[in-house]
Amino acid sequence: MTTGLRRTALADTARHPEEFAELYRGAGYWTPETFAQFLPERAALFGDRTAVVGLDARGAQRRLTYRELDEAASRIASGLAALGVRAGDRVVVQLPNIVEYTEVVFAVFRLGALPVFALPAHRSAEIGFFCRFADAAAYVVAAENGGFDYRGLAREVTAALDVPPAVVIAGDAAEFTALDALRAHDPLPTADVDPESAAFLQLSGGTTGTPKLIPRTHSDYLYSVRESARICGVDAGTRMLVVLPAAHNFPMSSPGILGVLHSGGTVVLAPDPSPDTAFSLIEREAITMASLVPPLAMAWLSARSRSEHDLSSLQVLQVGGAKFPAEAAKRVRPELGCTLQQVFGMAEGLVNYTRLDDDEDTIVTTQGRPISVHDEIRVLDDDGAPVPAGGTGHLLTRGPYTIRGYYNAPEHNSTAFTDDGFYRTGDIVRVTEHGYIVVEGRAKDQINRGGEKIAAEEVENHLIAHPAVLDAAVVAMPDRYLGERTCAFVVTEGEAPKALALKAFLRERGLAGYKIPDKVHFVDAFPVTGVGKISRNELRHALAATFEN
Ligand code: AMP
Ligand code: DBH
Repeated sequence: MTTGLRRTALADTARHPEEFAELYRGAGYWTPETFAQFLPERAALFGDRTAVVGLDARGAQRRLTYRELDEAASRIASGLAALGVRAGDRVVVQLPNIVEYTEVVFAVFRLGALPVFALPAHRSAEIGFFCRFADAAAYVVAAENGGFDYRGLAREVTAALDVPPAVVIAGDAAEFTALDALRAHDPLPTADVDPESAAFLQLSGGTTGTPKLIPRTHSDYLYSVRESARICGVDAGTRMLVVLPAAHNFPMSSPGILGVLHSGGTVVLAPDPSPDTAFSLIEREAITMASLVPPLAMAWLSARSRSEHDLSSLQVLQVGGAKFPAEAAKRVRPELGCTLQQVFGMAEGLVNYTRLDDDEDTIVTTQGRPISVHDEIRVLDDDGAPVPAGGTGHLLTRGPYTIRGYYNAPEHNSTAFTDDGFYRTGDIVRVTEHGYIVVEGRAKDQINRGGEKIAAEEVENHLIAHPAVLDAAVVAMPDRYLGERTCAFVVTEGEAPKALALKAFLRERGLAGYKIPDKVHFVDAFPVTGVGKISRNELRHALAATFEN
């Protein structure tokens, strides 16, 4: 197979202006280190130490040393090259928390190709989009997980594409190429890649009708990974439990799987997010650190009193992805016996941590402070003027590991970033006198469903595709457990479909399950003003207000 058609050069949006690049190089932040060399270098340093523990695609328990992981990644890289994957190509990786995830990601890195990090929850709408938009040369997916057959998804996605990617399956491959067959290839030398070029495409929760892809460079991301590991006290003795989907930016890099592997520690992949599974693994594997979204942290707190497991090895519990209420945060130390670390991050870049030695009040009531002294923070009012110190406003940021633009999205970039390169996060925050950020709300049209981000417009577009739907507005509805759930307000014409039928319609369109509205409200019409329809922003605002009391 030729990949000639796919050699579309990455747009230069990934690049920071030279004056900033010089600043970040000069500060020692951006180094020549790349993800292609990452694993071979770690294998040379930590060869016989255990790198990854977890199940494989067939459900067998596996433990891989750094050397074994490197050997596997290098063979799989050769196999992918034989399928036509070249440096610079994009490879959509959709794997659950199984050991093959680490093997495949490092295999793709080794080739100098770019993983596109899909989540196991994604379906044909998302995967089809990633394959098309990123012009993927390959799609690597598990045969089956959580009762879902991904081979059927692969069939659906490839049938709809003019230039389908090579499909590689972890587990029973049916008519596709088996990941295990790629292991028969002899190792290749690692690719020589530009450290300041894009290393992969991460996903944004997004705010628009189509998902946005985030090009992160070797230099910028590795800087954030190394610094995160340092801030979080990660070293060769760290044993991290990965409960969240491994491809999510938080468990990947804050400091996550990459931070632990960079430091010679051990990553333990949890096959499911239940507290029972997690507690057993903490005890069995002497876990020292884990990262969770708030609903899972709450589930751990409530399961703790009923559990007999020995959790005494656990030193740090990170919580982030959505606001962790102070009432829950203050229970972590007394009830779980470990230090809480709040993490406020984004796949676009900026990550904030409470520090492990911060006082308890800071840990419980703030979302932390930035990684870097070169993370620039602006808090602006609705008119774009700076708020007085300590005031609440829109958070904008620029820095050594925050992107300057999304992948191939010039129009969106012109509003998502200021002219001088600040990213408009869409978060409403205030900064304490000690420089800690407190997240107070959100201005973007996104629902944060327990850490899973949903773009209102994306779901609205799918709803409006239903023949009986005239208009739709999707908003967040407060929820005690998830923080927020999704409510769709829908105007129909003729005989209204039942809410269940509408949800089934979205599922049939291949939308990921977490984006299906929790509630559908049928309304006769949306509010209008004297001159006609109000803006979608105002509409969503007005509808969301119906949940406030
Ligand atoms: P994304 O841009 O899709 O990676 O999502 C990042 C967004 O998640 C941030 O802009 C916030 O809206 C939200 N977020 C992440 N961590 C936290 C946190 N600790 N508290 C509140 N919101 C958070
Ligand atoms: O929510 C996020 O996207 C997130 C949260 C914590 C993140 O990307 C991160 C840390 O790196």
